[in-house]
Amino acid sequence: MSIVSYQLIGNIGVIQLNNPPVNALSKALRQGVQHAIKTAQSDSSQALVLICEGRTFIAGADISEFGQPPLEPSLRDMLNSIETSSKPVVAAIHGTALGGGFETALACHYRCALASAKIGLPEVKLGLLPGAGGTQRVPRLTGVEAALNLITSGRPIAAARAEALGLIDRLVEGDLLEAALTYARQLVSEAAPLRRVRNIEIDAASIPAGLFENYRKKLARRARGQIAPMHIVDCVEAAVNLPMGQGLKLERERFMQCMQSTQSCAMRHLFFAERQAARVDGIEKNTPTRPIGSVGIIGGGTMGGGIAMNFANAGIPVTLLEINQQALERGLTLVEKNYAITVSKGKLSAAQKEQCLSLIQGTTDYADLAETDLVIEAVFEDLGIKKQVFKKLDEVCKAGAILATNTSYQDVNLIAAATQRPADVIGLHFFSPANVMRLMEVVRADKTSDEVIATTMKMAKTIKKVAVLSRVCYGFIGNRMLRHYAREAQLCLIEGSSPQQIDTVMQDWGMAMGPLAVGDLAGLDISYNARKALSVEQKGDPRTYCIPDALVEMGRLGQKSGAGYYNYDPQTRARSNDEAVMQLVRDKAAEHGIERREIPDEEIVNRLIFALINEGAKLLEEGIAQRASDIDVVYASGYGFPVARGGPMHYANTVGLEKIYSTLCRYYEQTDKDYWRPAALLEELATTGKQF
Ligand code: T1G
Repeated sequence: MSIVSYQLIGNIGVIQLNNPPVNALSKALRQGVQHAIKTAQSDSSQALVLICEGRTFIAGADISEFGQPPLEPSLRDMLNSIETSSKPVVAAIHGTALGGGFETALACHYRCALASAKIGLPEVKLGLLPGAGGTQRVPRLTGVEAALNLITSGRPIAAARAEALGLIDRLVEGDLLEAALTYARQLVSEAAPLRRVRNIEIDAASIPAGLFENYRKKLARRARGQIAPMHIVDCVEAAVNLPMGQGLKLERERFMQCMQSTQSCAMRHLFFAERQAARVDGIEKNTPTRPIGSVGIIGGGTMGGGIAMNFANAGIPVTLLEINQQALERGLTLVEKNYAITVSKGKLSAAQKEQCLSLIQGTTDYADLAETDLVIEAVFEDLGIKKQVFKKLDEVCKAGAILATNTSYQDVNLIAAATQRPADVIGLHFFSPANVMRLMEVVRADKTSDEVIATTMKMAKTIKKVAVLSRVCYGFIGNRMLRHYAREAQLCLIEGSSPQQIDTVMQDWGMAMGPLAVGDLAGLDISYNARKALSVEQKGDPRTYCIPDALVEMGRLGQKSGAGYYNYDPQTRARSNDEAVMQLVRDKAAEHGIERREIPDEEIVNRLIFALINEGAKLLEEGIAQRASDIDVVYASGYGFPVARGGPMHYANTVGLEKIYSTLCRYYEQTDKDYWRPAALLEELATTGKQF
């Protein structure tokens, strides 16, 4: 079937698009629509319907075309053909009308949609702005504030909400084509006008004073350092003050600035990287997978409860097992509390909360897991305990059940060896809070079967996780790299910096939080206890942990104790610096014979980030991570790495591997520390002018 077909059904011309998988606005599609509109101008049709085959209305411009020379006809030309049509065009929307897709609907004269449909302008998530009239047409229909919220958030909204905002004219049910034809015939019978959105004027006097400036201030905090949101505000402001033609011109200029920015290049990289991460090299796309119709969770602590919520949210029944009734009650109460928080934030209705809770049943009897398809162990981070759990699971679970561990560090091969079915054992490393964080590291052990890998990678999408495959090593991908990042933060601190300098520098650079503030949030006692289990040589350089150890021994565990690297207000949790901490830092420096010096901000960024990059290169060399873009997905979706920089490996390409390499060589010469020796892969790429 061709990408665009046109037919007359009675007195209505129907333009049908069919460009799988999401009807993206490719060149062929734009040409086809323009040709159909032209044909319709001189046939017997009295109105037109624009509708899509497949799972969704147009989901946007074809992102894979970006960065290439523009291909005629442009999207703007296509939309102009629609809007200037002599006959009314009705957009019939299902699925997700996003970006240029919704902009196409806005160029139509009327819009109808199934109640299940969503509309949105997610360009800002790609470091862009709606470049085909969205910033000019939306405010003309919804008013300025709603337009700013829709476009700067990039979040889709349900069709009913869109109708309330005036973006959709009619919600329809049943067969969309039939409903759209009925609507179009009604418009013809009523001689409905050619309602062009471009002709709507916005009354400048209706705009509250200071609205745009206040919005810019809010965005400066919310989208720190991102340029597209600010351009969006300027474009929406132009929709108020300039005629449509000039507003479209400004929008086009700003769109091109965004398109050519390193920020958008980084964010578009992550868009495709997330989808690439779902693919496992060497495993056929059509590898059979096992149904996951029920899940067991061992351990109702913070992680176990959060993991359980993911499956309940996806409508999958969960059996949560704890060692005794008291622990079970505590776990179920924690889940209920977390759902209550979600409801209070308006992200879930009370009815949905009850529905999810009804899917989570507690037990203290392993026999209740005998028929579950997948069991995820989330008990204390101790190999011996985990082995006992898996030995028990091996005894009670049905053949074919997938046995997964949520371990952060333990060797999944050793856990698998505690069973008679190592092929069914895999790591599913969730990130705390497990019901919020999108990242899930899928850890394939040496004997994990392709079917189990394919099943869990597919299951990740069901529970709305971004899955990244890792092989077994200490810390897998994210935490193994994080140790080097954390090491440099500690060394910068003891060598001359301060918690506030390190955290401010890294947060200004784009990290969601500075490394020491993260330590206070997680609790300094967690890594303190983990270190206690290590031998002296395993602990590494004492300069990299003597300060957090001393803080814990002073009772400064972080936010949970009201003080860590910083002091925390008991009510607001606002943090403040504490001279006692700096005195401790100076004392520890003296103890280790370190003459403190001023450390430039740029040195802090380079040491922490280049340490990540070097370890990431080693993960690639060792085959722990499949590809550099997978590492970027781990850091952008699990560790607060700025999406506008695309992830550590994409950032390295942006900086230039030669610079990374020469800096690492300098650090290696200065410190003679093996961890600064550039990875062989990095050296090879840097010296041959290649990229990750
Ligand atoms: N262009 C090209 N390919 C796309 C695409 C797009 N816009 N959207 C999805 N794909 C591919 C994707 O790579 C994957 O390919 C397959 O479709 C299924 O996607 C002018 C400039 C629509 C909600 O940002 O949010 O319009 O891996 O796995 O989970 O102002 O895709 O199978 O080979 O994500 O069901 C604005 C982006 C573009 C929407 C479906 N539009 N897409 O989610 O499937 S900029 C967007 C999505 C723009 C205008 C501006 C989601 C989805 P493959 P998927 P899904």
